[in-house]
Formats: sequence, structure tokens, C-alpha cells
Amino acid sequence: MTNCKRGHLHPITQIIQEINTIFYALGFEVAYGPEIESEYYNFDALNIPKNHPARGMQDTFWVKNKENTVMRTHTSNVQIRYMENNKPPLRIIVPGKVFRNEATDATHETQFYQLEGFMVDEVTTLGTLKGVLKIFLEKFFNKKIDIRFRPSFFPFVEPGIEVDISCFKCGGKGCSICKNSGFIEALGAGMIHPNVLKNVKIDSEKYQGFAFGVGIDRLGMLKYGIDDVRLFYSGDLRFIQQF
Ligand code: 2U9
Repeated sequence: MTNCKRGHLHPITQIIQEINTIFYALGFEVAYGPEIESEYYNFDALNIPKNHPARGMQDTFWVKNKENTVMRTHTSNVQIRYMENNKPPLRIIVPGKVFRNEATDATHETQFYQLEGFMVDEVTTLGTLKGVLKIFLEKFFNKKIDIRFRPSFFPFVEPGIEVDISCFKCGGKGCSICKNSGFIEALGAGMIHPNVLKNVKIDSEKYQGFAFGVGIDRLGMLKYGIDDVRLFYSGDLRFIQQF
């Protein structure tokens, strides 16, 4: 039986476990929730307007014969549910599968894994976020990493930011991974929008919080130099057995 190899956890599962361990040490709980979700928890509660393009047929899988029901497009639904059932201070991460109705290519899949996280407390700032992300990314990539914030927009946060990380491959000098810029676009984030806090009955005068989102597949592709996201879902043992 020389050809008989024992199986092991899928690389995405291994990555999720690694992420959970890092955040657990920072005081974050890991939360899970439904993949089939109501329009309210996926969109409305997150301050995503009724006419937002993400709700349209292009991006969202609507469940047939069931009104106002979608395959969740992000794991934010779990954070809303968690905030409804727990009182601040809150610190959670939510890894899980999400669904987007779009064409697949080397960097897009109709199903992928997302990590979202947030912290809500009396004094929580973008500075807190920067510190938490720096510790997470340095542990995950096993390298010293600098972080750059750029202004951006997402309906559920204000202000919204995009987070670039210094290239862990070349250290910022410029290489093929960072397209000679020294930085890699990595995450979206921001301060939770007061309307979102209001929706879950948290007093936005007293409490504030940061939130972030990142593709787990994308983190894995960067860390292990994988150039096609579809490899994760191919079931090809030549790929799987490298982990
Ligand atoms: C709540 C409030 C705010 C989570 C956030 C992003 C910005 C973001 C993308 C990264 C790559 C999705 O996987 S991706 O395509 N995410 O840019 N996510 S802020 O904000 C939240 C979440 C939950 C209650």
C-alpha cells in the first residue's frame, strides 16, 4: 500500500484555524451563522441602500421560490445577529463561506471564504484597528509588515478605508507580487456606521467600533504564492497534497 496517503484538512480550513488562533490570543471570539440569509440581515441592517447594485441579479444569488432570501454575500450577517444578542464590549471574528453571482476567473469564484471582524467598545479607533491588523498580519505572514490606510467607501462604515500592506516578499523594494509598488491591497475596513449601531440598538453616542473584511482565499494565495483561486476548489490532489 505504498500509494495510500492519509488525508488531511483542506488548506482553507487550515488557514481558518490559523487565523482563529491568532485572533483568539487577542481576545476575539469566533462566531458562525447562516449561509442562507434574509435580505434584512444581509443588506438592510448594514445600511446598504435598496437600490445598491450589489443587491441586483449580477452579484447576489437570490433563493428561488422564497421571498427576500439570499445566499449571503458577506459574513456581516453574523455580526448583526451577534450584536443583537450581546452587549458591548464586543470582539469577534467571523470566518465563513460567501456567495457572489459573477463570472469566475483566476481571482474570482462564485463561492469563496471571507473573514470579517469587529470590535465595539467605548474607546475604539482606527488606531486600535491598525494595531490589531498589524499583529494579525505579522503573525499570519511571519514577517514585519507596515500598514497603509487609504480613504474609501462602504455603506456600513464611516469613514471607510482600504488597507494596503507592505510587500512581505520584497519588503517594499518592489517585485512582481506587489507590481513594483512596494504595497499590496489587502483589506477593506472602517468605523461601523452609526446607522448600523442604531439598527442593533447600540447607543452610538456611547459606543463605537471598527470593522474589517478580507478574502481568506486571497490571504492564502498571497501567503503560499497561489496564482489561481479555483485551485482551492478543484479537488486536484496534486495541489491539495502540498499542504
Ligand atoms: C458590520 C459592520 C461593518 C466589514 C467591512 C469591508 C470593509 C470590505 C471586502 C474585503 C474583500 C469584502 O471579501 S471582500 O470582497 N470587505 O471591504 N468589510 S468594512 O464591515 C462591517 C461588517 C459588519 C456589522
